[in-house]
Amino acid sequence: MINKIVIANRGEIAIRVMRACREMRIASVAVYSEADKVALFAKYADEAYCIGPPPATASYLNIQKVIEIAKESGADAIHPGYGFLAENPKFARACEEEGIKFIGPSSRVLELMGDKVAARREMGKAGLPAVPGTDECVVGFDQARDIANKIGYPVIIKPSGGGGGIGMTIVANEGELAKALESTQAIATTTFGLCDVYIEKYLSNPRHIEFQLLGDSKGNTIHLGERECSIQRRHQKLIEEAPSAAVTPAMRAKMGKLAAKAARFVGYEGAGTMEFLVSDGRFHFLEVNARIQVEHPVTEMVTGVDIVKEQMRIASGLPLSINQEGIRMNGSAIECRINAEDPLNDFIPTPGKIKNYHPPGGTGVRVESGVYTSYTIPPFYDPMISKLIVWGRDRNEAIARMRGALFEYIIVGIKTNIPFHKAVMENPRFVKGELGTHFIDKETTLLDDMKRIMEREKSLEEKLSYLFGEKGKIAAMAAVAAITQMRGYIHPKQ
Ligand code: MV4
Repeated sequence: MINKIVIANRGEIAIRVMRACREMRIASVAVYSEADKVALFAKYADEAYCIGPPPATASYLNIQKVIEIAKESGADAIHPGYGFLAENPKFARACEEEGIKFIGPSSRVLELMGDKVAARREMGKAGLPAVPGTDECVVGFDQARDIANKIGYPVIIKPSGGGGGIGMTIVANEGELAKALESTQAIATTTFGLCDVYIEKYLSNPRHIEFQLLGDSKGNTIHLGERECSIQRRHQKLIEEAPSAAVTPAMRAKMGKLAAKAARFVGYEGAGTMEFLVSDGRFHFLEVNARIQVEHPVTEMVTGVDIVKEQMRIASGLPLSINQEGIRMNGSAIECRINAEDPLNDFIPTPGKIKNYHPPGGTGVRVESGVYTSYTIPPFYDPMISKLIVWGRDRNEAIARMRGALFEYIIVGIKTNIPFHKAVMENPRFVKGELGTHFIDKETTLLDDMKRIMEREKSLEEKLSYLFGEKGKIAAMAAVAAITQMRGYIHPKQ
């Protein structure tokens, strides 16, 4: 069994991993940048080491430094969290060479899954249906034209080294093809250092559905059902849920079985996700995310499986603590990503000082965060403040709980996207479960709905200011707003 791990990450996911460590009697070591000296995760760990200046390239992405701390502290494993070094095959290989267990798949598998064309081909061999498209990189225009003619327009050109949407170009007809091919290749080269691109049939407004997988070192691979991640903006997911309203038990069993089999086919070890697009009841493999994901808690809520603890077991050479027959979906879970951003100003990041912080609670409510009252969110990293996750016996109960929890959530001092989430929870299409990747663009009333909600809250803030003055207002909001602001208007639409 692993005795001590370095968590090569920051914020809420570092704390999430450390909590699992405490439960398993594993010692935790934080590495933090100069900007994160007072961050909660650096205090929460059993030991903490500063690894460099604020920019991630000088700290969280410094492979040598992280490995040096692992050796110095006597850790036997490294958990990379998500982002930063999580899917970096060079980092995994450096760990392998130093005899430190990388908590995740082997460098070989990371390399294979990082090459999206290779992953498509490999998963196709394993029996997963992909979107119609190429099994090889597209080099020249003539080749691109032939493929596009064969699969039919619209098509989408994607960088093979990418994933997550960066650099993808939609092509409506042959006239646009040459320019699109060139620009995608240019982005592929500058962003991923690899000019390889591939072409797929473009599906309009599909659902983005992903399967959670676990594979151990004995060759057992299982799935924990799916997550619906359609609600995203500029390739940033904002709301995720489990299960998906669009997946029937038969479809879940079929897709899950295929996904788990494909993971086994490549020798996948650890926690991972297979992404699919679902359109007209048909599913198409997209790519593999070879890491723990931000949205893993919704799966934990409906299956009861602690995915991070399974990661630690797997890395220790132990078998999974559960088998496929033991996995049951119970109820419904939703996650809202609470970001420091201004929803009225094109969602630009709003780092700064949190003057007062009052997270929600109650039955079925879970908050994953790394902030506290008087903490200043640094401007160097992603602007996520926390994840608010709720569980209900069914989707409607989960939505009702999310509404309540969002209205209880008090963050004073910086603008957040909480009003946006409140508007989505009241949206008739969302409530019906009618989702697609273009949900936010298509719901043209969402911003106005949000403004109305913010107006009502402003009048409360003004009242509190008048009664208590500015300093007192902040305290008063944390103390009473949770109850006061909900009076009369949280349930008018139902
Ligand atoms: C697609 C697609 C439609 N058809 N692939 C975006 C995230 C990445 N993991 C895959 N993405 C997409 N892949 C096919 N064959 C639509 C998306 C997509 C998208 C693409 C370009 C611009 C914005 C988008 C928003 C959501 C989904």
